[in-house]
Amino acid sequence: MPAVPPDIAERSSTADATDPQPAIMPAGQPAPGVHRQLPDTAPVVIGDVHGCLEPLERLLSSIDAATGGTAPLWFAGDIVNRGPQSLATLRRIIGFGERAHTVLGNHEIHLLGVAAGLRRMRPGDTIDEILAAPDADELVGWLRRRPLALAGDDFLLVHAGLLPQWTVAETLDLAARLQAGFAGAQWCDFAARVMVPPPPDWARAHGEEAQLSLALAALTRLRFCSPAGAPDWIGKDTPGHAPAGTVPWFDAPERRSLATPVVFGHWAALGLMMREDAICLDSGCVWGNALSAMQVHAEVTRRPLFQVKAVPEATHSA
Ligand SMILES: [Mn+2]
Repeated sequence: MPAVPPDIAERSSTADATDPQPAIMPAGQPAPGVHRQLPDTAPVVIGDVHGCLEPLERLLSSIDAATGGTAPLWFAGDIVNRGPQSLATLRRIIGFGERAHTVLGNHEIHLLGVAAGLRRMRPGDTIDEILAAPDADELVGWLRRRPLALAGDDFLLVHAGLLPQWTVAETLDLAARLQAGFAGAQWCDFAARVMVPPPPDWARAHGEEAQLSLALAALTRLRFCSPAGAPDWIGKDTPGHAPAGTVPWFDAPERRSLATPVVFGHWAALGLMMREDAICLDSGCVWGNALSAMQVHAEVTRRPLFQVKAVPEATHSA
C-alpha cells in the first residue's frame, strides 16, 4: 500500500479554498437587501467515498446545512469497494435520484468486470454484497449507465485524469462513447473489448477499441505520464516520488485541457489539492484520513470546501 500522508488539514465543517474567512454566510444573517436566498445550483463534488457511508452522512449534513439541501451532488467515482458499506452507499446515492450524479471510477469498472465475468474478486474487495443483492441486475444496470466524465458550467469532472493530447470536448466525446458501450445491450462484449491492456500512448491508439481502451484506463486510473503523455500505470505515490521520466498528468506540458479546471479523485497519496486548473478531492477517507467535497462555482474565490474526518472526533480518543 502506498504511504498516505496523514497531514490532512483538520477542518470540522467548512472552509473556503482560497480565503481564510468562511465562505458560508452565518445562518439567519442574509446580506443587506437580500430577503430570500435563491437556490444555489453549483454542484458540490464529493471525493472517493469507497463505501464509507457513515462519514458520507456527516459530510452530507454539513453540505446541506450550508447550501440549503438542494445543491446537486456530483461524486468523483469510487463510490464503492474497499470500505465497510458498499451496498448501502450505492443505494443511498441511487436514492438521491436526479440530485446525484457520479462518474465511474476504477472500482466501479472493476465491479462491472466481475459482473461481466471478465474479472475475479480481489483480496479486500467489498463489492460481493452488491453482486449478491436480490436486485443486483438493477444495481449493476444503474452503474453501467453512469458517465465517465461530467461537464460543469466551468469545470470538468473525471475520476482520475486526462491525457495531455485531449481537449475537454474530445474527452467528453471519448467518455460518451464508453458510456454508450457499457449502457448497451451487448455491454459484456463491449467490456471485454475495452477492459484490456491499452496501447502505450495516444499516438499509437489506432482504431476505436485501442482508443477506448486507453481512454477507459486514463479516465479511471491515470496518475503519472511522460511529458509526451505516455501513462505510467504503476506509480501511486506522491508527486515527489514520480516514476523516472514522468510527471503528474495535470503537469504535463502543453496539456490541451489547461484552460478548464479539472476536478478528480483517485489519488489518495496526492490528497486534497486545490489549484485553479486542477482540484483533487481524494483525501483518503477509506485509509482513515478524511472525506472532502467542494462546491465548484465558476469563480475561483467561491469554492467552499467541506471536510469530515473518517472517524468522528468523539470516538477518536481513548
Ligand atoms: Mn480510484
